[in-house]
Amino acid sequence: MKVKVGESILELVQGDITQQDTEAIVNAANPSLLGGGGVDGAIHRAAGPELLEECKTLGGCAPGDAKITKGYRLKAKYVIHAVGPIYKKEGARAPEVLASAYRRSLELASEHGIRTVAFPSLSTGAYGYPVKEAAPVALKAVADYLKGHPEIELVRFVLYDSKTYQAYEEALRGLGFPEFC
Ligand code: AR6
Repeated sequence: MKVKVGESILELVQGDITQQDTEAIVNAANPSLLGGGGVDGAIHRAAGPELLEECKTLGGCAPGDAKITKGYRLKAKYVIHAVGPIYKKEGARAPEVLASAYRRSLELASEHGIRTVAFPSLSTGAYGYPVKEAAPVALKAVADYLKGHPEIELVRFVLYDSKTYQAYEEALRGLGFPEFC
């Protein structure tokens, strides 16, 4: 599914984020930035060991924030490492921390002249955020940013399984943007 938000395209696909040819892909990282399971493990395996070496120099990353590195062996030139909330730990602040992780990722993209970005579904795996609650927060945060930032031409959500894809599709329909063919 693809919609137009201002001048930009917001797209949902089911797939593997490590294979994306966008200029940047976003990693669902943890505050150490030193790797882990899920998307994080897959991105580090695909990018090669140089990615971890660069991550070691960054001094970690707080929940709701993001840091940027090169993409090494990936098709993407950059990896943006975003730290989402641990759902149970953040409690009532979870939506605000999640929205901030998406917004900070896009701010870094704008600062680096990146026009195309792929996101996974931050926090809905190991961090336990129910996908039906996370999807509208994620999509609204990205859409709000795109409205004021036409320099980002494409944001693609790359959703690993059909349950996650369907939750995002339903949430995106709820936002009422015109479908783009
Ligand atoms: N491409 C796209 N999505 C994927 C892929 C992939 N290759 N692999 C898994 N997913 P998670 P989190 C989906 O756990 O919840 C790590 O250990 C997955 O099905 O990767 O933010 C970090 O180091 C789920 O829908 O991220 C942190 O410690 C979504 O990506 C912690 O996990 C996010 O799942 C972060 O947890």
